Parts: sequence; C-alpha cells; structure tokens
Amino acid sequence: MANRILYVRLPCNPIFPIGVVYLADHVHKVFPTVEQRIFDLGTVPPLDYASALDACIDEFRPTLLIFSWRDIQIYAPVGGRGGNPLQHTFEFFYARNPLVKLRGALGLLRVAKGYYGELWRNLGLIKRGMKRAKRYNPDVCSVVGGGAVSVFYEQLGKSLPAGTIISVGEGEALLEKLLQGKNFLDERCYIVGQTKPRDRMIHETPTPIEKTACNYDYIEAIWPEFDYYLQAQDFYVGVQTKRGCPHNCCYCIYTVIEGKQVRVNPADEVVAEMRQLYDRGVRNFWFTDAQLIPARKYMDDVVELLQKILDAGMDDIHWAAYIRADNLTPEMCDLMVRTGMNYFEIGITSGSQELVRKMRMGYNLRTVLQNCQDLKAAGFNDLVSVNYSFNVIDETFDTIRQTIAYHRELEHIFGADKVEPAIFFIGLQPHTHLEKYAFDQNILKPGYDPMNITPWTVNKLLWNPEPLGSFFGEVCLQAWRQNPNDFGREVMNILEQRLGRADLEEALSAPIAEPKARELTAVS
Ligand code: B12
Ligand code: SF4
Repeated sequence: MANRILYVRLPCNPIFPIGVVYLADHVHKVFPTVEQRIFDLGTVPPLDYASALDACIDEFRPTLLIFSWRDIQIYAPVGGRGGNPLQHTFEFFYARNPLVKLRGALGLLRVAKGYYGELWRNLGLIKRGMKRAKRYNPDVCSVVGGGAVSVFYEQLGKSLPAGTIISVGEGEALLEKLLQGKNFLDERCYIVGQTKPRDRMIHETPTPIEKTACNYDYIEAIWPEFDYYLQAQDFYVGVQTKRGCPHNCCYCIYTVIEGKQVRVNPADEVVAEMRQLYDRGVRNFWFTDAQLIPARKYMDDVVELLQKILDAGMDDIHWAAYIRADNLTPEMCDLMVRTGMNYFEIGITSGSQELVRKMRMGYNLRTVLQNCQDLKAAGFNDLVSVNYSFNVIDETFDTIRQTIAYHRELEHIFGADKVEPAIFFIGLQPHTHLEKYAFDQNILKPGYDPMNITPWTVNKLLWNPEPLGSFFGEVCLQAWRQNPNDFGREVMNILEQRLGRADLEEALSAPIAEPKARELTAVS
C-alpha cells in the first residue's frame, strides 16, 4: 500500500485549493497512518515552479503523486492571463478595420501562446514530478484529476505518460480503493496506455461519500503554505455544502461532473468546518456548490445551514455563491442577508422566458424577479453579477429586447450600480446538450478536439453562431472601444440604443413550444 502521498495542486490563480484539501482530509480519516503533504503551486512564483517541485519531492519522497488541475479554459468576459481572450477573438473575427483585425490576430497569438504554454508547462510538471519521484520510489504511482481534467479527460490521455491514472469528478472513492489495493477501475477513471475511458464515463453516477467537517488542524500540519490564504483579508475560502445539480441546462457540464443526484452535507458538519476557518481569522467564504439552492426541496437544508451559522455566533462573516434565485422565500432572504451574503452570481443566461425554456434551464423568470424583490426588501444592498450568454439558441432581436427589459427591471430592484451584467459567450464544452446540438446541426463533427484553440475551432467553440454572430461581434467591439472598463453595462446600453426595449410582460411570458425548441429537447 502507498504510504506517502504528495498532493500537487498545479499552477492556478490564487483560488483556495479546496479539492486537494478535501481529498487529503478524507484519506486521513480513512487511513490515519498514511503520511501526506500538500504542495500548492498556486502560491509559488512561475520561475520557481520546477525547482520548488523538485525540492518538495526530494524532501518528501512520495510513493503516490496526486496532481490536481483546476482550469484550462480561459474564455472570460474579463482580462485573462493573455489579455482579454474574448476581445481578441472578436476583433479577429468581426472587426471591419484591418488594423483592429490585425490587433485581434496578434492578441489571439498571445492568447494561444499563453494557453499552450500553460498546457505544456503543466504536462511538463506532471512528467517531471513523476520522473523525480521515481528516483526514490521506482514504483511511484500518479493520479491526475480536478476540474480541468473532468472536462478534458479524454484529450489529456493523449499527452500523459503511460500508467498515469486519469480521474473524472470527485476523487475520494477512487483514492480509497487505490490505497486499499482494490480494483478501482469501476470508478470514473482510466489508466493511460492500459485502459480506455468508457463510453459516456462522465455520465456515470459518482460513488456517494459521507462528508464530514474537514479537519483543519490536520490540514495545517501537512500544508506548510496554508497561511498564504489566510493573510489576505478579502480572500474567499471555499466550503462545499452539497454536491450535484439536478438541472439540465443545455450548455452546462457541472450537472454531469457532479452528477444529478444532490448530496447535501450535514449542516452541523459544514458549520464545524467553517468554525475552524473562522477561528483562524477567515471571514469570507465561497460556497463552492454548483448551485447553493439547486431546487425547491433543498431550501430547508439551506435555511438550516444559515440558521446554524448564526447560532454558532459567526455573525461577522461574508459569503458568496452561485444562486439560481428561483427558490427563495422572504424568510430565506432575511437569513441570507443576516448571515452576510455580499455577492452572488445568477446565471440566468437570457432575460427572455422563451429562451430560458428552450435552453432547458427549468426556471421561471417572474419568480426570479419576485425573489430578488424579497432579497432587496430583506436589506440586500451588495453586488449581484448577472451572467448573460447571448445567442445560445434561437436568439432574435425580439429576445434581445426582452433581455434588456429584464435587466432594467433587475437594475430597478437592486440599483443600477449594484447589478453587474457579465456578458459571456458560451464556451462549448464536451458532453453537453449543446455539443450534441452542434453535431446535429453540422456545426461540429464528432471527434473534434475541444482543447484545440486554432481560430477556426475557436470560431465554433466560442458559441456565437450566425445570423446574429456578426451583430453581437460588432456590438461588443463598439463596447470595448467606448467603455472598456464597464464592458457589460456598455453592451446593454448599445443594444438598447440600437434595438429598443420590450415590455417586461413580453419577456416574462413564453409562447408554447415551436419546432426549433424541440430540436434541442430531442438531444438528451
Ligand atoms: C465554485 C467554482 C468557481 C468559483 C470559485 C470560488 C472559490 N473561492 O473557490 C469562481 C466563481 C471564483 C470560479 C471562477 C472560475 N472558474 Co470555476 N468553478 C467552480 C465550480 C462550480 C466548483 C469548483 C469547486 O470548488 N468544487 C468543490 C471542490 C471540492 O471540488 P474540486 O476542486 O473540483 O475537487 C474535487 C474533484 O475535482 C476531485 N479532484 C480534484 N483534484 C484531484 C486530483 C486527483 C488525482 C483526483 C483523483 C481527484 C481530484 O476531487 C475533489 C474532491 O471531491 C466548478 C465546476 C464544478 N461543478 O466542479 C467550476 C470550474 C472549476 N471553473 C472553471 C473555470 C474555467 C473557472 C474560471 C477560469 C472561469 C473564467 N474563464 O473566468 C474562473 C477563474 C478561476 C481562476 N483560477 O482564476 C472550470 C475549470 C475547467 C475548465 N473548463 O478549464 C470548471 C470545472 C467549470 C467548467 N465546467 O468549465 N469558479
Ligand atoms: S442550474 Fe447551474 S449548475 Fe445546474 S445544470 Fe444549470 S447551469 Fe449547470
């Protein structure tokens, strides 16, 4: 049995490495004698990655290497690591001015360099770590997992050394079986060069585990750099309160990675975990659930959790989360405000009920508005980020006008300065309904490489199809020209100037199914 486990969190923006923390905690609870160490490259300057990894391996001499890889995709509406990838892409594809087009091309080159550079660097670090660890233990075994691996597990197998175990989704059960010397291949994983990922493996139900409060005394003891995340006062430390999302939104892979079965962690355990962080000075928490309140039946669990946070005396904290805002009651809103919620993201995607239904998102925009009013009435006076992804399916000028009407209503409720429109274009991900739709519409061919970011692939993966693609391209370019620091609001203003605004009532009512809607519904 492996008895010295090194967790290497691959380089990442400083986001608390909650994944490896939970894995190490779980392994410790099941195998208290196993020696473990957490090494987080997120806290190391880039020039030192290789030498710091070498030094850690030389000192710890692991028999099992766990590599955790958080993110690969870089498309975001904000400045990314190689500048603003969305802006460069749009300049390249949609700018009329040749100089702007050229600037876009150069920007894209920089983005591609950054993207492939990070990819190869991380693959190189994994190989380097394995080679180094073999000096001390020739039988050392390596497992690679984490958010990025869950999305791109099929592609990554082509670049990792034979014998590497590639894992999808949560890793607790796999590690448990591996350490017990049991057959682990029934978990969502495969071994490079030996087994192939099963067809639709990511859709298999994760093995449920009972989650108890993470033991931070232990984590502190095996993670010398833990303090790094405690020093910044405004840092949000991750706490997971449940796993799984029962919904079916057409572009989303969370519901597949975590599974549709929602598994709620006992409120007492979540509070006990937060309390340990609180006692170490943490005041900002991010509930890392795919959705904090995934459906009506989980409302009571959230009320219980928030009440217990208050009962525990943690009355000076702040917290943030992804919240669908369709399952709130005035009582819950009151608790949310009293427990310190100071930021939330609602991914409504569109302000048109008709499109929300076509994208299979399963909520009622009227209810969302009502719940937002309740939140405001309860005293919520902080920032809401509203994620809009234009042009996903069947967008028209009418549905854009409806989205504007809806957005203005949210501004009316919370105050225009409090509602931040985050304008995304969906980055098409494998194993989603939207991918299947793209196959059916001959936009993509099965076997395409979702990790390829050559312009002709990006053009399809960064979902902005014609006939409205060029229109949105032009609007976004105008927004970056006019007001790059307030891009989202500028896009909304330009759209309203050009197209006008629908009646709110029109946005909130959806006519009954049309043929196009059925095309996507038939995809599952
Ligand atoms: C919450 C969240 C956020 C929050 C994080 C808040 C915080 N302070 O923690 C916010 C909103 C800030 C955020 C931002 C981003 N996110 Co995010 N986020 C998530 C989400 C929903 C949950 C992540 C999480 O913490 N889960 C809870 C922990 C416990 O799980 P975990 O870390 O995944 O670890 C488990 C497993 O992965 C596994 N595991 C982990 N490592 C290993 C290693 C081995 C060997 C094994 C066996 C298992 C294993 O076991 C762990 C325990 O069960 C996921 C989607 C999802 N449902 O997973 C996306 C996700 C991680 N994000 C993603 C991305 C891309 C981003 C952004 C880069 C988006 C952007 N373009 O701006 C940004 C920026 C992040 C950065 N590095 O700068 C992607 C990453 C994959 C990819 N596409 O490249 C994901 C997977 C979403 C997606 N489908 O695309 N995110
Ligand atoms: S509700 Fe959110 S997490 Fe769940 S499937 Fe939809 S987009 Fe994904």
